[in-house]
Amino acid sequence: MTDALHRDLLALAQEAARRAGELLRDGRPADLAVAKTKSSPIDVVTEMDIAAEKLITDLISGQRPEDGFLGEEGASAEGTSGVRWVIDPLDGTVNYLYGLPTWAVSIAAEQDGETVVGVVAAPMRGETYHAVRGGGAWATGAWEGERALACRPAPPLDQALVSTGFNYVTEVRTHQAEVAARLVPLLRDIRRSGSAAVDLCDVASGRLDGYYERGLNAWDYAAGDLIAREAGALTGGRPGERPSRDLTVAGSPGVFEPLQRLLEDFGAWHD
Ligand code: 2AM
Ligand code: CA
Repeated sequence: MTDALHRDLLALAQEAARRAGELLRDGRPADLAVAKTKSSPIDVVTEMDIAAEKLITDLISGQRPEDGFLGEEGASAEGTSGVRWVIDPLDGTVNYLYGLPTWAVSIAAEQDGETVVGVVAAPMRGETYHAVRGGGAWATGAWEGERALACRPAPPLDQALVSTGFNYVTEVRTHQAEVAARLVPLLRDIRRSGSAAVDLCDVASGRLDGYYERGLNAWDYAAGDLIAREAGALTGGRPGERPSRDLTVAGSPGVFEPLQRLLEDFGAWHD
């Protein structure tokens, strides 16, 4: 029963992510970053963001009217079925604005508060990642069928490639830069993709050894967190805690633990 429900939720999330991804990809004006459109470029992005969230919530609530919602663009409903959808219609907004390819649609389904399904569609990569709790993590792309995802075997921390992100708030970003400056000499290198959802899927895919960021909301990491865990990665927040707004950390076992410890020592969760 649960398996069948999770399969249904996955199929619905995949359909919603595919359609929203196409809307965002095909609806983005080619001159978005430079041209003076009738409204400002930011307004155009916001309009696209809202339209994508509406597409997703309309599709889902049409089929599952009892479910709850939490969405970055304001979707919020309690629901009565025990299922709640956690949605970021456009993660990596600044990349989308500039025409950089790293942006994604992120859709997670929670059952009684636990994430059971996660889908992250990255249309400009031509890849979509998904996981069902207990069922492994998978990707589809320019190849036949589904490919199983597995995080990378851990290198020593000084050989680890770790991604992070910086907040929109200047004071927070400044502190994050100080933490990153202390980490850089202890790692292979740092990456900054601009999409938390994609970073978590890159940990799942073995394209990164680790990832951390402060200031995320549940919709940024809900789907990617499940995908990373189902690919064998460890995820958390501050030591002993789950991912949160304070801190989200993910990594291969062997990278996650020392990274989380360093972030605690460096006070990465606050100024
Ligand atoms: P967004 O593109 O949907 O805004 C970039 O570092 C990542 O962090 C993106 O996933 C971005 O989501 C998110 N992010 C950056 N600053 C944020 C903030 N102040 N609040 C919430 N999410 C933020
Ligand atoms: Ca986001």
